[in-house]
Amino acid sequence: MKIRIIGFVILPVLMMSLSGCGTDEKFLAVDKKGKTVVDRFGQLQVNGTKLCTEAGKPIQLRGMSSHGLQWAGKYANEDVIGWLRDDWNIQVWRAAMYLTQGGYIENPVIKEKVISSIEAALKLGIYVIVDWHVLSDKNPQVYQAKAIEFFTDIAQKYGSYPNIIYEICNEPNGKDVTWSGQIKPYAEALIGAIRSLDPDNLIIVGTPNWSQDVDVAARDPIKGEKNIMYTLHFYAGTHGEELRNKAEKALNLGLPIFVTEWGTSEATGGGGVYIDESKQWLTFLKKHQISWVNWSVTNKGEESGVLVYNADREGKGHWKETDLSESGRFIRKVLRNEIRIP
Ligand code: DCB
Repeated sequence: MKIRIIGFVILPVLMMSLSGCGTDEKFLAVDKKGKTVVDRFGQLQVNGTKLCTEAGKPIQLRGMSSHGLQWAGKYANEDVIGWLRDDWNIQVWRAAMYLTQGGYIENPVIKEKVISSIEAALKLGIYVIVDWHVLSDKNPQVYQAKAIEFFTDIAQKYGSYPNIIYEICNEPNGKDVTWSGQIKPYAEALIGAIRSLDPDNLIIVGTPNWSQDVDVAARDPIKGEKNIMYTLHFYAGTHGEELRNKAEKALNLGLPIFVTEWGTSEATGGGGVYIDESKQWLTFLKKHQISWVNWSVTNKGEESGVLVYNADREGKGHWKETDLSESGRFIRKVLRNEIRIP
């Protein structure tokens, strides 16, 4: 009797979970019938705190971010993004366009890397986050006019495609850069400009303190607009329980959250790989169905990067196990549903 139970019940279940047959189809970039994630989910919408498909089903999207496109723009092409879709099972790609440090303000041709990201995502049927990567420039209002000009152009060209997600300010930071004083007014101006051209694609708003103070935004959210989400960013080696509590507070107040960037490392992008801490975060994100994008596709040799130093210098994809860093091997397995996140 005992042997029978093992044979007929436990073994098939075990085999199914190993071969991935048990994997929920909603986590696949391309399903068994060959339908892409955008084919299946269509026009995204926000209901309460949840990101939902066009049909109204709550989902959790997962994917990868580029590193700063001024340095790692060689990966913003169909070969690499296609490899990430087919081998890593990404459903979303984020094009991180810095403003300073050699970014768009100083070097506007960087925009071409955003365009090539979008074009690849359209062909591949995945979602693409267009990230206006506010960072060392701190206050998003500094380049507000440029931001409006940039997103107006993107919305005009691509706003009719459901693939597009606008991220209007990566990480506002600095003591004098507050939600009500700078970030919210900036966001309202950007939302106004984008919505006059694109009535429905997702717009994601950064939050104070490097996109950690989601609770502050939750007490004073943007009113009268649909399909708005708010960014939470974390680095597993630096941020833990305290930041998760903040996120939970924001969710309880009804704030829809999208983690457009997180790393397995410390907040510097280096300093080690924190696998256990990353798993705790992934469990939290799964429980709340919070979509996430991992930082980042780079070969510069920092621990958060998914490639080892100097791997794939031309941006061709088709990475071998030896091209991947410790973080890269871990994130790939998570995305491929080969590591069980409880
Ligand atoms: C964020 C930024 C992102 C940054 C990563 C890791 O910054 F959105 O651009 O990426 O998190 O720090 C890093 C790259 C490095 C690069 C550096 C400067 O990985 O290769 O040299 O940007 O461009 C954060 C996040 C959190 C905090 C601070 C920063 N924090 N920050 O909690 O204090 O100062 O960049």
